[in-house]
Amino acid sequence: MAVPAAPAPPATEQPEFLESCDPATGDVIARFRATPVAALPEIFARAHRAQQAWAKVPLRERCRLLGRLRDVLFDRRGELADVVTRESGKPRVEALLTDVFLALDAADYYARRAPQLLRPERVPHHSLGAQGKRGWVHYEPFGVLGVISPWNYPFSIPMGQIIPAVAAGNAVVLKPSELTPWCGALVGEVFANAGFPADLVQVVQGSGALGAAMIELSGTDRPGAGVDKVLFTGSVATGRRVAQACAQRLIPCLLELGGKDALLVLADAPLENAARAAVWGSFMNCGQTCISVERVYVEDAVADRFIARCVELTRQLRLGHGLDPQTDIGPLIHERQLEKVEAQLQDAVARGARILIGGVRRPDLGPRFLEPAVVERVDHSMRLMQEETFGPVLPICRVRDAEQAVALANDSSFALAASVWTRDRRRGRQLAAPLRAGAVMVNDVASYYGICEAPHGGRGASGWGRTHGRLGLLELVHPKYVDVDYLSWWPKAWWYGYNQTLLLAAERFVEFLLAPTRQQRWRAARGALAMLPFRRPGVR
Ligand code: TXE
Repeated sequence: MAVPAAPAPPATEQPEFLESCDPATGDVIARFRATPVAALPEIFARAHRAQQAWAKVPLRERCRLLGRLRDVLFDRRGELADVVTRESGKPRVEALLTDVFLALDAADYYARRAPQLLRPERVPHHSLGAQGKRGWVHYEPFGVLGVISPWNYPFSIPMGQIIPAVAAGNAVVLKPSELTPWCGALVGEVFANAGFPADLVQVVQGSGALGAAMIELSGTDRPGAGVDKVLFTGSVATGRRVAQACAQRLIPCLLELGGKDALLVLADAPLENAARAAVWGSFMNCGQTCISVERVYVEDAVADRFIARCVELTRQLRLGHGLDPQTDIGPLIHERQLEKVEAQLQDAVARGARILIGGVRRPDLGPRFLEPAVVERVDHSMRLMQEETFGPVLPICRVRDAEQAVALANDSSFALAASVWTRDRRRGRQLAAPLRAGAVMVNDVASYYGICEAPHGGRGASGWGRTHGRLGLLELVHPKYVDVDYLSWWPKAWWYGYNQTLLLAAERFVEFLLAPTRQQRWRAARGALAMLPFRRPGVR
């Protein structure tokens, strides 16, 4: 079912200051001066100068600095996790694992593997290679990348894009979410701490208006003036605006726009683990994760037991401040998010859904706490099953069989990730094929995002392009084909000097290479040999 194209609100005006708030208390914990739009041309000019120098630095040296970055991240890991928790509200264990560790691991991975991943690649030739030539694909940096980031993983999302970007020889201008400017500032700081050249990774602070201005400044007719590519992570509505602005300027963009991930529970699933995965996968980071579990389809035969277990597990969860080590679930980031989740729940209930547990505010804990909800009797007429929820809600739908589960899972404009739970691993893998998603996990949820080699990204409303792994790295480079001919003195047979003999030779050549039967190919070869020499160098 298609999600109607919601028009994005216009990017808000750029304020003078950004306030970083603790979402658990609503208290302002830090203030940052916003970057004036008028400062952007100079920032980008510096970024382009830094990039040109950086691209000349040998790849091994770039990777050595990435190793230093890893060490800085390791040394500052506790402090970084604290800031992520205080600014985004997530439990500190999640901040450590899903923000700090992921960035650390990415630095380690690219420091070690980038030389191999970016090595010029020999291209084995299919037919023209017989003409005495060799080819390679070289990977060149894009230039200056504009990274526009969200607030839900305010450290690991930008770091996961910037680390491979600089490994590949790019410079970056990061605009973090206006809701998490502190984490954004720390991204710039750790690169500076590691000794990366000045202006290679710059952070600009501001609202959506600043992100829009970064793109407005750019264009193929203005090389060196703005971004050469945009890496955007955020909502569908804003993604559409970014894509339109980029298209007008012929700038490529990568879009990671969230998901509506389905979890399929088959009758032979390891039920206890499937329920635990559904609850964790749906509620981690208070459900504000692009690859969180947003819909469950469970086979009738095990549905009662599965639902009961999910409710039981949900009842045991503890809400609180993320800095309390006992906290399982923190607050939502913003009142806006809370209202969005409540509206989806109200719509679902009005259409016949039943909330089995949760779904109510907890003002006693703080202004933005919502009890995690398990909802059943859901169907696809409900916003809860169509729109990205980005809140702690686990909607469960009973299905006849696996085929119906797949059909319903695919009935979404989003296509980011999915998971299948079954003891039959082979069947699980087979079911991955018909599922419309960028990643399918069998008997696990979400953890593929932490596998450096695994590409992450979706299709449809989930966006386009990939981050992470080799495919993610290739988004950050221009592939350049380089061809070397070893017969420099030999004029090619297909150059000028066209005549009847050359035409016949060309016909034999095509037949020799591509005629369907061996007999035809031999006949063509004999014909061609009989015509030799059909061309003498330099002679018509
Ligand atoms: O996102 P926005 P918001 C989804 C999730 C959430 C919804 C809204 O469903 O409820 O989006 O979140 C910058 N040109 N995701 O409002 O507006 C903005 O300043 C350029 C999914 O926070 O998309 C911020 O830095 N940039 C998602 C970034 O875009 C603009 C993660 C994202 O903000 C801009 C977060 C413009 N015109 C939310 N307008 C995921 N994929 O995981 C805003 N921005």
